Amino acid sequence: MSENVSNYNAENIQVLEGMEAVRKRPAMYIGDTGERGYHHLVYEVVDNSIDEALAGYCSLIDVIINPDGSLTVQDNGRGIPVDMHPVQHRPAIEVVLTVLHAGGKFDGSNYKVSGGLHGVGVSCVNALSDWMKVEVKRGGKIHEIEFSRGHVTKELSVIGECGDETGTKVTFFPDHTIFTCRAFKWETLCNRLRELAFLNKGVTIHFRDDEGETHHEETFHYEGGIDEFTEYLNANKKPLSPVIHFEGEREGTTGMVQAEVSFQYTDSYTTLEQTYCNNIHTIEGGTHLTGFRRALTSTINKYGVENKLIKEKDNITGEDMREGLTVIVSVKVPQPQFEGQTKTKLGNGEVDGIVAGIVADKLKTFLDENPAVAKIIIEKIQLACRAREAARAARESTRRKGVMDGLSLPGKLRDCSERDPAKTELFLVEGDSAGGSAQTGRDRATQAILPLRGKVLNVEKARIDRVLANQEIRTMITAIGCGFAEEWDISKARYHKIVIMTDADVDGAHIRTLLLTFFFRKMPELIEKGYVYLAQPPLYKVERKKKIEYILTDGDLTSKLLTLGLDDFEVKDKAGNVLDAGKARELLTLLAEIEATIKLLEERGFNAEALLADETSQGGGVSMLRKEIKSLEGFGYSAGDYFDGTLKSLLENVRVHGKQGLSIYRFKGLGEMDAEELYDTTMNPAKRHMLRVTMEDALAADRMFTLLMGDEVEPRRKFIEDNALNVRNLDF
Ligand code: 28F
Repeated sequence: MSENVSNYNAENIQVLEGMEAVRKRPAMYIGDTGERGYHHLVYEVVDNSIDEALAGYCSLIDVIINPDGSLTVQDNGRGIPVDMHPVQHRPAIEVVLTVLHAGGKFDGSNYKVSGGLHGVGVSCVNALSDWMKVEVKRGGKIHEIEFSRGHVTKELSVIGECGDETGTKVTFFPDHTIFTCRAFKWETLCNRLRELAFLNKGVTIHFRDDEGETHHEETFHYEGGIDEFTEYLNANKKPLSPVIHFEGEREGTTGMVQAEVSFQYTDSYTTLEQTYCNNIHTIEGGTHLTGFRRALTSTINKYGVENKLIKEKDNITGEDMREGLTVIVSVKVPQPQFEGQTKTKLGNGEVDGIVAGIVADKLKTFLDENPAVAKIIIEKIQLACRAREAARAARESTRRKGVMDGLSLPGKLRDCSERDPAKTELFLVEGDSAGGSAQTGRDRATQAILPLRGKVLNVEKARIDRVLANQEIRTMITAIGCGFAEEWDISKARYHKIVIMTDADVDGAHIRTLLLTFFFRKMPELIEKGYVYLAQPPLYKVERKKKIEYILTDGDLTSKLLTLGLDDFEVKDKAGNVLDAGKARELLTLLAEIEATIKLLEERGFNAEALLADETSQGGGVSMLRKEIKSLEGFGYSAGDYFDGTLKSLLENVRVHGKQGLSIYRFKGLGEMDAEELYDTTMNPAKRHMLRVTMEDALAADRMFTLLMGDEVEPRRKFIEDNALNVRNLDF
């Protein structure tokens, strides 16, 4: 993990003209030049189409990942104006695409969706793209203009007629000399496009991936807007209330502030709060959330006391009020102020009062008109309160016994000597044998070890008192040092790296998911701060001519064996031409994929050859196999060459060649490595490969936890089925 902290101080930031400024310091404009910044480019372009939709002129947005890796966004809005700009004496479209922050503005009539980091506009995408091509249909004509790294390469020209069609189409290919990321991720874009469709009811966003092996296609359209979002998040949870929807607007100091909330109570013990400002996911919350929370607590409390459901002495907390609550808060604010570490916390003070006012009014009416639902909600809240009290009592009593008080640490913790948390790491290790090797091999100054015995509790389905009754959980809470729930204080963290180090097998994966669920649900700030990591112990130990190499994943082993297998090995296409190394690699990888897909189909009782022959057969597996067979044609081969054994023996020969003189050992668990091996491969900061857990895909993570850890079997089966196709191990 390289923490590259780039410090910008005002003095040495030269004011560079437009595009150069962006190319010189891209991270200042789009956050970073890794995966997040790469995908941020798409959101900047899509935001312009969403703006057109918010203004009421666009109803359909197409997003396509093209075969060459470029990405197209197209809308059926009015089309960017192409007339000469009165001041700049250039076409308006050129101004919008090359001048920073040109484009929509806050004139009170509409809200440009972007703000803060998000408001940089499409001109930044232009500057950071190898090339960008823009096509506008407007005034009966099709206009086109092209750029490279922000500079015009093909002047605006008319290339055709389009009748009364209007719209804008932007295609761009990010500049790989700027970005470390190389490709768009289907799942990442899906999450954001789905979110935008929920937040902008009625807009249709059609997304297609024409690049990958597996064709993906999805359409997002929700007439129910954020109410459907609430239902989506609550899939697989038992509802205790209907989905409740409020909206309103109040005059703010910078124009009209619009607020919309949707929420529902379920039998879950967790709280899910998704908040947005101008479509930006305010992960760190802010005044719109505090306003909602305040109104919810005060209004339910007031109703409860007036209707003799709550006694004054019940000291119900805001947290109790939100157990089992899923809520979406979406506000539209002219000139939003974004604060916090990742500029995703809404700071506008007046929004707190505006949201609280709207929610309090409408919630009071709702409770008065729905006494039965009110009663169920308040009963749930009181249960939560009693459970919290019981947990506190349990903590008090154990504290008195001195087992878990702040001073004494749990016996199993092998602490480190360094006291500065910024320099220390806590390894949560599954099982005693691994714990033993980790303790022996570690760097005692900076690395602490906490061996975890047995299964950590599944907090997804356990209420707070049961969570705290679990010994493993309590030990972890004490070791981490931040306390819990109301006593939570991140500044008390005893380590700034908490590393989950479990076996790569199913058991280890289960423990890892339980720990992640626990941190995600009960200590989310640890993840927000980037303190949580996953260790990646090697899966294989490969020995060749006395040289030992550790291999991290199945994919890496496949790649290694392929390299070895193709070393001084001739591969020919159907016509007998010898393939160069790259093409040979491509063919062999394709053969391994075909073999894996056929294996998957046969495991499900299908005969792959018969399926292929039957044009009418459908399904993920056979369509993937068709794609792969089609790619074979690029080498002159056909399905017959595969099924008659020619290609199968080529694959086998490469495998045998690659494994000559090689011994491959698959680790079954951490415990098999001796202390030095475990340290050198997995703990040594100079050599390890750790993965940092981020909140970025919190929505996807939350849904995964809910589906995988919830009670209902059907949604879990479907989730695993849908993902099984992607989890295929190609082996060489
Ligand atoms: C695929 C990305 O960028 N769509 C856009 C429009 C429409 C207008 C516009 C955009 C007015 C002068 C600032 C048209 N007619 N999709 C897009 N659609 N920008 S971007 O105007 C830009 C502003 O400069 C538009 C009348 N008003 C606005």
